[in-house]
Amino acid sequence: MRVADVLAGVERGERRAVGRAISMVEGLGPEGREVVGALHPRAGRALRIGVTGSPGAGKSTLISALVRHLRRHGHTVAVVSVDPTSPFTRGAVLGDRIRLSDHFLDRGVFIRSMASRGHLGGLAEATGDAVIVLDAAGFDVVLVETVGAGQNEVEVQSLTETVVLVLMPGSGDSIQAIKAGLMEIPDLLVINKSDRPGADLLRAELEAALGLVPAGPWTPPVVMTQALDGTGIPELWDAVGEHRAFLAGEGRLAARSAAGMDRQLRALVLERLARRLDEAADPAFMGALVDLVLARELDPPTAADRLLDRLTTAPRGPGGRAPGA
Ligand SMILES: Nc1nc2c(ncn2[C@@H]2O[C@H](COP(=O)(O)OP(=O)(O)OP(=O)(O)O)[C@@H](O)[C@H]2O)c(=O)[nH]1
Ligand SMILES: [Mg+2]
Repeated sequence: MRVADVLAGVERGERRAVGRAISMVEGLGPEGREVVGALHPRAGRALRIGVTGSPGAGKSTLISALVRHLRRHGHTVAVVSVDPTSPFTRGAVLGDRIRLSDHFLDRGVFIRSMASRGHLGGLAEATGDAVIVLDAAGFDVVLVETVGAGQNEVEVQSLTETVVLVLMPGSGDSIQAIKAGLMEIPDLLVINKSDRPGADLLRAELEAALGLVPAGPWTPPVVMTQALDGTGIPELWDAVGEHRAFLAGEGRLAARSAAGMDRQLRALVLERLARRLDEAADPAFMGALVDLVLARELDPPTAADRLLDRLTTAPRGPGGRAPGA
């Protein structure tokens, strides 16, 4: 499939073309750049929602229930599930596929797991580009699932305007959430698995913790859900709507989008620098550089300067001279 055909297919909302377009942007090559360049001007209409939380909190199950709810109300939905760098999460990805599989025959639903890029990096860029593709393809709602905040290279709050943090009882989640400063990130708090003991206690703890945060114009509501049977999903969707109504006031949505794009651009540059560092820090150069430092011929900050120089200029030997010089 040529890029032109892919773009035409995406415009018509064809799922096969959408899938191809995402594979192209995942490659981070010239084809992907052409796709994003053409589609970015056409994106910007979708409601973008981030769903984050600790592993196993029920994010995928919750998304599946939300998809069902949205389809009943006639909305089309796309889901991007971000598998963090580790190849050990394969099982989780497989799990996501199974849980989300009841939507596979529905043409109004598109689900995609972003593959691990391993040492190649670039997950933030590929994910951001995939959101652009799905938005341009005309999906009403785009949901982005990521594991946890903080240690993740994909900052969901820079890609979406509403972030839902999913917690579950009996996992020390509230203490974790407070410790990690997560209370400042989410717009909505969900206590999933509220059928389990400890849900009311977690709610009380969260509300107490929220009381400690200086009152801003928006206090994240706490919604109780049971994703497996759909309990609380309409209430969750109502809460998303309230947050959107809040953002609609006083230019907040524009400010939020601008802050998100600022973060996103910084993340993209950091990712590229990390990739360049990987290329520049080849074993031969690094071995020689390390030897110089250990032999006390070079101090560590100066060695770091040499490495940094290599990112921006033509490769030089670790001693600072061009190879062969
Ligand atoms: N009891 C109960 N179990 C649930 C509920 N929601 C999800 N689960 C179960 O919790 C487990 C994890 O659910 P997932 O949806 O895969 O969780 P996740 O947060 O997407 O997990 P990762 O993507 O691996 O981080 C599964 O076995 C679900 O069936 C719920 O409301 N109640
Ligand atoms: Mg999941």
